[in-house]
Amino acid sequence: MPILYSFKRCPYAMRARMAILLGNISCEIREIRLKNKPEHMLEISPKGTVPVLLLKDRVIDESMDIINWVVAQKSIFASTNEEQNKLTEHFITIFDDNFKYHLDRYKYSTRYHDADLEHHRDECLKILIDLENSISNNKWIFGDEINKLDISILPFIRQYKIANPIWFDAQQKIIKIKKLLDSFVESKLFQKAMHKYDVWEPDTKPVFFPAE
Ligand SMILES: N[C@@H](CCC(=O)N[C@@H](CS)C(=O)NCC(=O)O)C(=O)O
Repeated sequence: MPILYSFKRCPYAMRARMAILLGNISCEIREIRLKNKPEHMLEISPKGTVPVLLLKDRVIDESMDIINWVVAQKSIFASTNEEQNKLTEHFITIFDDNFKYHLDRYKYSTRYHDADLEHHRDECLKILIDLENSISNNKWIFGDEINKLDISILPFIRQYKIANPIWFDAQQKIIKIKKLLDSFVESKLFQKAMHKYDVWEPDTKPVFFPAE
């Protein structure tokens, strides 16, 4: 059985857990704390980020690679057209490279000296407005079925809202995104992905994901 090193609140780990759920894959899950990473995790992936998925024959330690590993064995997403595939790649890159950068400086402005909270908040908003103008007005980004783009970026948008929910709810240029986020947070998929586990210790009994 695969072993997944994970951290409940990490948006990269969330997207990996959702892909694993959609793929009906069972694994042993090891909840970690970023300040106290297990030795075994660092042995198999010295870069020290979660998620890390240990398979029989290899280690996958990038969240998008974990999603792509699930996709390679099971068709977990509705099919998309060329335009949607382009948007998917475009926005995943923008979120991983830009949105996350500004989100960290908005959310944790005290940790980053000189970070101008409003500037970083507004840079994220610009990306969201761009997304808003590229998507349909359905349950998920491309329609009624969940897709790779949904699980890849919604965990970050959720964090953005959490930084200041009142301000977020007042934004009028991201109506579709606000609706999308609400239905994402309420979805069974997300709730299952957020199951709470105790922190793993090398001598504790294995626990499994999804939880029984
Ligand atoms: N590119 C990586 C990023 C993963 C990442 O940065 N995860 C954060 C937690 S949200 C982490 O493990 N940071 C290490 C640390 O803070 O020590 C991926 O997509 O898996």
